[in-house]
Amino acid sequence: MVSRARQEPRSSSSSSSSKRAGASMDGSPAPPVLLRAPTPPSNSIDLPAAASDKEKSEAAAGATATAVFDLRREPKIPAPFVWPNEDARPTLAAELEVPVVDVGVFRNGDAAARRRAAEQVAAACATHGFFQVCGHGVDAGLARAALDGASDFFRLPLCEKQRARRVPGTVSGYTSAHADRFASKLPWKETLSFGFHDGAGAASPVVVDYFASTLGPDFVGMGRVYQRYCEKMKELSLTIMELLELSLGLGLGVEEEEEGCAGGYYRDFFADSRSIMRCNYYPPCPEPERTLGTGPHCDPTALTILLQDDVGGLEVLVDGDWRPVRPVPGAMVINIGDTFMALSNGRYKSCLHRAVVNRRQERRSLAFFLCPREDRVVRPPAAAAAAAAAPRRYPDFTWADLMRFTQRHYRADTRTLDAFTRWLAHGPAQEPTTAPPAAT
Ligand SMILES: O=C(O)CCC(=O)C(=O)O
Repeated sequence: MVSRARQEPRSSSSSSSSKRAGASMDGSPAPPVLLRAPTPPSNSIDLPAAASDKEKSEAAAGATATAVFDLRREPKIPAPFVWPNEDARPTLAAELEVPVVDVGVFRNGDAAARRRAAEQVAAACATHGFFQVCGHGVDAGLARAALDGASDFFRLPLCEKQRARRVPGTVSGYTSAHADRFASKLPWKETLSFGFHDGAGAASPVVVDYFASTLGPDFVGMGRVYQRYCEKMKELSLTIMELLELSLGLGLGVEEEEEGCAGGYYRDFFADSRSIMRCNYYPPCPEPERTLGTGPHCDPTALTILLQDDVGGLEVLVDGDWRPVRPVPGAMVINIGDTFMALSNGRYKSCLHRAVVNRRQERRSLAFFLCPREDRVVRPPAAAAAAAAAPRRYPDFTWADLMRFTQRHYRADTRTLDAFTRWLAHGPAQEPTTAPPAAT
């Protein structure tokens, strides 16, 4: 998800030779498109800033300008999109065995089926942290409308999409290859991200408001689709939290009483979550073997629910090999992120994944990243530490701190939490400044 890798950050100057708006249809370079950053909409839900206050205030004043790529018009991949072989090395043909777990059993209350589902999840999470879910209660029509909404949005002319352009230092908005932030290892994709929460008192439909305020009244219908979709994702994520709790063998009872939770520790922990929804659009690519749609990364968030269309492209690194996760019609892919790894006291792992692109077909995926409220203290339930018969693996931290670390200082990998723990111990005041995030 949100990016992180050691690479060259985008300069704020608009004169860099690597900045192009794309090429004309005959392949000759087109002049850069220079665009002003939009002002932040008052209702946007933003995670802790990756940009300085100065950058933010410049953006708010509309003072920064940068260039964008129009990927659909590139006859060859421009140099900033070339990834080193180490990251872009070929896929192993053998698909990853990812169990399809029926989470509908959490609605019909069949105890044996719940246990079976929990066992499947436990096996997947103890190895690579990926599984798929069916019976998730998301209507097929809504899922289709959400994928089609992404196609409708990304097929708009660039200047229209740029009305939702990401404000520096925030997670919300449209980006073309993250070229607004980075100058190398750019992903072959466009994204549209926005925040979602439905906590107490949040009666207003935040997603509808986001679409209306950034793109205008014509986009209210699209906003409604994503509002409903995010509400369903939130519901599903809480069900998956119950499933994860069961799969970890944490009895519903004693520790919830200790922690003062009625619905399970994890479910309650995320009741007031503030999540991020990201629509990914991967155009066909003239040289897919030299680039990536999404670079290798672990998600720092707690849990990701991914709806992919039927094209395929998601891959997971298992025992040193990249293995494809074949799309299963009607199913959604779930993966554990670093925050849940900490919440399980390290028992469940977050895993490196990436997305590859292809020559012929566009691909769409919708990623819902479940995040705790920024100030919540991430700490496993007492029973998680006890069940693992191990001392605490990670110290208490807030999601805001982990977000800052992965956005500003560290290339996320399988050791993110250990590095984060050391960083916390030395005091975030002594922040290293050399590892800007990757363009995932
Ligand atoms: O599109 C995919 O399959 C993966 C997307 C992803 O990992 C991300 O958006 O962080």
